[in-house]
Amino acid sequence: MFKNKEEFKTEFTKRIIEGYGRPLKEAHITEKFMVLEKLIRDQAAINWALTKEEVQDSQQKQMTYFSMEFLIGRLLVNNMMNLGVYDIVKEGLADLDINIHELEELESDPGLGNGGLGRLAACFMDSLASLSMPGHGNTLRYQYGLFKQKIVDGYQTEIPDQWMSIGNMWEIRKPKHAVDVRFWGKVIWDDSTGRFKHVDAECIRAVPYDMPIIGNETTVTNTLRLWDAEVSTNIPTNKDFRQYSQEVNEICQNLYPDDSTLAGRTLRLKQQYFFVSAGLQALIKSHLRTYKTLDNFHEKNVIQLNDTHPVLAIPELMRLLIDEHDYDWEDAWDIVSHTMAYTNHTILSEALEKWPIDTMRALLPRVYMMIEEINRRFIGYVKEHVSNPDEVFNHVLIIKDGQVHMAHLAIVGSFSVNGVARLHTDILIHQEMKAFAELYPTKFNNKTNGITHRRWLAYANPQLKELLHDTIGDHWIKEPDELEKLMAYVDDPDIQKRFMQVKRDRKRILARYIQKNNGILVNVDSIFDIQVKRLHAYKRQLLNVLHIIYLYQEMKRNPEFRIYPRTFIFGAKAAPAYFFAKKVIKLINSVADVVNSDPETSDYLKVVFLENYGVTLAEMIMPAADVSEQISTAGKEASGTGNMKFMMNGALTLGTLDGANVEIHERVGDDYCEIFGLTAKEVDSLRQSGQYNAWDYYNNNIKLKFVVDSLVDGSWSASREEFRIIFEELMNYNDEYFLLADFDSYIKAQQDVEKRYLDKSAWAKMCLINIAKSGFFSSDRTIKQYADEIWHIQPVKK
Ligand code: 26Q
Repeated sequence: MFKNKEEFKTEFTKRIIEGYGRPLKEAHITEKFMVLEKLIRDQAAINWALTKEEVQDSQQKQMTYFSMEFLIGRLLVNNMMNLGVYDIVKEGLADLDINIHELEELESDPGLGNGGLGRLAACFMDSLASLSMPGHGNTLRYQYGLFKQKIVDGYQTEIPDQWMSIGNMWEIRKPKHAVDVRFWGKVIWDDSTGRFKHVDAECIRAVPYDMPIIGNETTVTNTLRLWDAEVSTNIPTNKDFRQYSQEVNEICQNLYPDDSTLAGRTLRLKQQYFFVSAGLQALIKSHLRTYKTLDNFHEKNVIQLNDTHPVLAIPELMRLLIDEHDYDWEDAWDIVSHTMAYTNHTILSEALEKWPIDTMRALLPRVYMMIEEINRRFIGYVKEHVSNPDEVFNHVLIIKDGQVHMAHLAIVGSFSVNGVARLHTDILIHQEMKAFAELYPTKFNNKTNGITHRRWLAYANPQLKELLHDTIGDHWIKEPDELEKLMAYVDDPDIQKRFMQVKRDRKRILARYIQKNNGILVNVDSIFDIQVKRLHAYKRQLLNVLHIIYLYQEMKRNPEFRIYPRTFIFGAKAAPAYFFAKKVIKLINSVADVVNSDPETSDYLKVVFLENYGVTLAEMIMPAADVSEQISTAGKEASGTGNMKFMMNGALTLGTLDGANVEIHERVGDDYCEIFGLTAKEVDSLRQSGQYNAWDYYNNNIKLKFVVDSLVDGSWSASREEFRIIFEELMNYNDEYFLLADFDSYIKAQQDVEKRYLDKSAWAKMCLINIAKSGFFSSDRTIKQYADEIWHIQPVKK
């Protein structure tokens, strides 16, 4: 391949001619882009093949991350950087009169996930490869990712995300590794073989597409495998062909948006089984090639289940071992329950997956039998281990009230159950999953989330990277804990100034984007106060809006009331069927319209809603924030990872003691973050007491009353009905997420933020301390903990 600029230019030019039959100067820009991507992929393929060989030869254990979502973001620049060829390519292209940035912008951002859980999977892939660990991903090849968001008249509308419209150069189709996955049909007893047989099934062909995961400064290259559905050669004879091909096509068509509603989602169950069964079959085949037996499957493989979405892996591996590889129940169970590890990402009960028995039994008759047997034996286990089984059953049964409880199946079938931040794990152990934690005290453990500092600092914020280079060098890229060395500079006035300049540069980049996309002129010297994340009631974007309304009303009422200029920036997608969340988006945009165009306030207050928040936008937003809004109701946000990205780029966390905010606070201390609001314990007792009454807060706080009344008095919309449901949610449904209880405390925290910002030197110091302390939140640390404490995998020997 190419080793220097000249070789690159020769190879690139040659490929354009070979691929498109015309000289470089006549090639279209998309052709140049595709040739470059493919060239980089081929460059990676050498190491890719070597890694596979090394892992096989050394017979070491491997981890496979089963996840319905991988929000990988753009790969071209990231991969070139990890391969250490970015500068060669950039200069080579420049010689050929091609601006690399124009090619970069052509790459689509595959939206193969909803939010935090999907992005976490992608960060983990980056850290695994960069730590030279054998860890792969297993998922679906969605034709359309999460919808693209357009704001029309202030309302969210959705359009399909055609991420593959010019193809995906990173993937390689592997038809020889295709397997069949079987749905529907029935299970009969076959006397001749003495075993159960799944008959009249509908076979669907699962074809893998592999993408290389290229580590940083390592030759280790792992695999992200995406399964696509195709027509099987075992065509069912009793089925209408048109209906069959439609069933095939729809499996990988769409990613489900996180709407936490259960209605009519058999297709999602199909998706789950499809990629889980295919992934397991492929793992088994590959294992057998090397070891000729499955007895040691769990010694060479570990599977991490990303939430309950892939939990069918447990009964499916039982089925494969028993029905197709002749294992008896006990031996199969021993293998399965030593292979599977489960990560929980939520305690919101409405988000815990449950499937109606009838749906499951019809679609997956043999798998359902496995679940029934797992449940039956588990009941026996409970009876043996507790004195009050009937009481315990209430909290732990896998099959209950006509439904299969996937989280319960996950816990019973896994050797490890982890939460994603310390507070979250504590709540799992002591409240949500208490009965299980008592049954299996050693299974539960915490792995606080992390983010890859390579993408979220080195790649997204080259200006800050340069500052770090000039102060603490570059070793933090390998060892993120070394960011701590920045502590030696936090009082240095020159470095403080330089940091503020970096921040200003980044704010200017975002401001330009806002000007272009929203037509809003924002003041780069105002405080950039940012909340970007999925729109959910518990994340309380509404509390942020109530504060903005409060500021606006105060300014209008009292000419003496002045604030330091602020720009409030939001980015959030709402699930298409989540009516309340969509109304909050409309409210943000309506408030923005009024506030931004009011000459009395517009020098002080700007509100911006950025359309279509996703990985690529986040890369521009994170470096530009002064204030990071992490204001969920305490106890509700499992971890959060945006909070870590902001911190690493030098923003002040304004947050509740929720999720990983607790651990951010612990690391920087009270002086360098802004904590407010009820604690998880206080929220709990307030709810338990039954004493919480939203009207008390409303009646006892005249300013709050004005703010809430404005939702229905025509302040933000000609129609007083427009935001009625938000008012109702707060007042007549008694404010489920305690916004009113935290309102005062939030206002006061915001006043503190402003006070801090007035002292520029103290502010800069605070931001630098946040960066210095952010190394802990690198996913390298998280992955090392998973590797040591759960997976027991080692770096690939080279
Ligand atoms: C469920 C049923 C039907 C359709 C969709 C879903 C679904 C899809 C996605 C349910 C949940 C999700 C995603 C959840 C998620 O992103 N959780 C976040 O995970 C992060 C990584 O651990 C945490 O930091 C966040 O706190 C948590 O909210």
